[in-house]
Amino acid sequence: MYKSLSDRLSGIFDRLKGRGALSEDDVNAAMREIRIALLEADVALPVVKEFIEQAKQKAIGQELIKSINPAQMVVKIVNEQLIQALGSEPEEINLNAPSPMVMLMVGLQGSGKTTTSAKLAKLLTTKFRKNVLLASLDVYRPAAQLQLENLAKQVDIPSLPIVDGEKPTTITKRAINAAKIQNIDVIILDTAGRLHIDEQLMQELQEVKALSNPIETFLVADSLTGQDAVNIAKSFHDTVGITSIILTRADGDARGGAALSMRHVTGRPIKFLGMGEKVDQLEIFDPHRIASRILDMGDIVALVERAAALSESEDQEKLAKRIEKGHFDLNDMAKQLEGMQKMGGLSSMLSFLPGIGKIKDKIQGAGLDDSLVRRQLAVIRSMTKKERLNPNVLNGSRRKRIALGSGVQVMEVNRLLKQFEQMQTMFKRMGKMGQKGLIRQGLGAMMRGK
Ligand SMILES: Nc1nc2c(ncn2[C@@H]2O[C@H](COP(=O)(O)OP(=O)(O)OP(=O)(O)O)[C@@H](O)[C@H]2O)c(=O)[nH]1
Ligand SMILES: [Mg+2]
Repeated sequence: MYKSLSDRLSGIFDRLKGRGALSEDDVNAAMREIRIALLEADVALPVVKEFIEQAKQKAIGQELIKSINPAQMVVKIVNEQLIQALGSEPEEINLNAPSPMVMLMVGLQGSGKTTTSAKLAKLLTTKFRKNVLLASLDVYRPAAQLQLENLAKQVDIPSLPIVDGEKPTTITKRAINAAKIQNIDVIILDTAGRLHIDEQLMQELQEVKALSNPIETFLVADSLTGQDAVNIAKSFHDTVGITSIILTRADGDARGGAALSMRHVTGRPIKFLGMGEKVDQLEIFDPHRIASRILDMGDIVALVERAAALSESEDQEKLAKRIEKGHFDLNDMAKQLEGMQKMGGLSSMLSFLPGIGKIKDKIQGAGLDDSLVRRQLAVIRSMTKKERLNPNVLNGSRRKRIALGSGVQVMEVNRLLKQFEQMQTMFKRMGKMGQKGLIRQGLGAMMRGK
C-alpha cells in the first residue's frame, strides 16, 4: 500500500544522528526513500535517476541546521531542487505577438485537448481581455467539431463555422482569414487526438504548424500518465516542437510526477493545470505546489524552512549557549516563547507534525492554544528588568501588579512562575545534553505547566 514519504522518512530520522555536516551515508539512506517516493508519484525512472544524482551532489557535505535532523535537511534540499526542476516560478502564457496569434493544442487521444481549448479561450477572454476564436481541426472523429462548437457556445466565445469535408490545413487557413476580418486576437486550434505517435497525424501537425506559426504550441497531457510521459513528451517535442505543457485531470489522484518527467525531457514549462471537467477549471501551474504534492512532504518542508529561519536568529544561538551553561532567566523564557510565535504559534507547529491532526483538537480543547503563549509573554513583559532577572523578588503585591498590567488573573502569574522554575531545573539538567533536545523539551515543559 501507499505509504507517505513522511512516514518512511521518520524511520530514517530515528536512525540518523545529528552531526556537523551531511555525510554520504546519511544522504544515501534518505535518497533511497526519496527515490521510491518519486517513482510512486509517477516520475519516469530515467528522470528519477538523474534527479537523485543531482540532489546527492548538492546534499553531501551540507552544513546541518540546529533543531532539524539530517534527513529533514535532505528533504529540504530535495524540495528546493524539485521546485527548480519544475521551473521555480509560475510562467505566463505568451501573448507577445501581433494579432491574430495562433495557439495550437496537441496531444494523445482523450488527453483533454478539446475541453482545455474551451477553458483556455475562457481564461484569455476574461483574464486577458482577448478576442478569441475557437476552431477544430479534428476531422477524423465524428462529432469532434460539434463538441468544440458546443463548448464554445457554453463559454460564449465564437467558433469557426463547420464546413464538411475540409482538410485541417484548409480549416487553418480559413480560421486565420476569419480572424483577420473579425478583429480576433487569439485563434485556438484544437487538433485530432493520437492513439499512439502516429506518423501521418504528426506530419499533419507539422503542416498546420508551418502554416499558422503558433505563438504557443501546447502539449496537452493527462496527469495520470506514468512512465510513458517521457516518450510522449519527447516525440511531440521532437516532431512538432512544443512551447509549453498543460496537464489535465490534476483534480484526480495523480501525484504529478508527469510534470517533472515532461518538463525534464522537453525543457518546456508547464503553464496550466486542468482541475476538472468544467470550463472554468483551469489553473496556473505553480512549481511550489506540485513539488510538495510530488514529495507528499509539504508540511515537513515548511517546518524545516521555519526552523531554518529561526536558527539563523542570533538570539536563539545566544540563548542556547546560555542554557548550556546553566543560565536561564525570565528573559530567556520570553525569548523561547517568542521563538514559538515566530514559528507560527503552537497550533501551527503542531499541525506540521505528521499524524498530530487528531490530537491537535484535544490539545486546543485543553486551552493549550496560541493565546496561552501570548498571555504568558504579556505577563513576562509586565515585569521590571530586575524582576525578570531575579524572580525571587516577586512577592504578592508585585504579582498583583503584574497581573493587572498584563490583564490576567494572579493565578496565571503564579502558574507561569511555577513553570519557569520547572524549566530552569530542567535546563540545568539539560546543560550536559547540549542543544539537541532544547526546543522539544522546552515545549514539553510549557505544555505540562498548564
Ligand atoms: N476531471 C477532469 N476531466 C477532464 C479534464 N480535462 C478534460 N477532462 C475530461 O476528459 C474527457 C476527454 O476530454 P476531451 O477534451 O474530449 O479530450 P481530447 O483530447 O479532446 O480527446 P480527443 O479529441 O478524442 O483526442 C472529457 O470527458 C473531459 O470532460 C480535467 O482537467 N479534469
Ligand atoms: Mg478533442
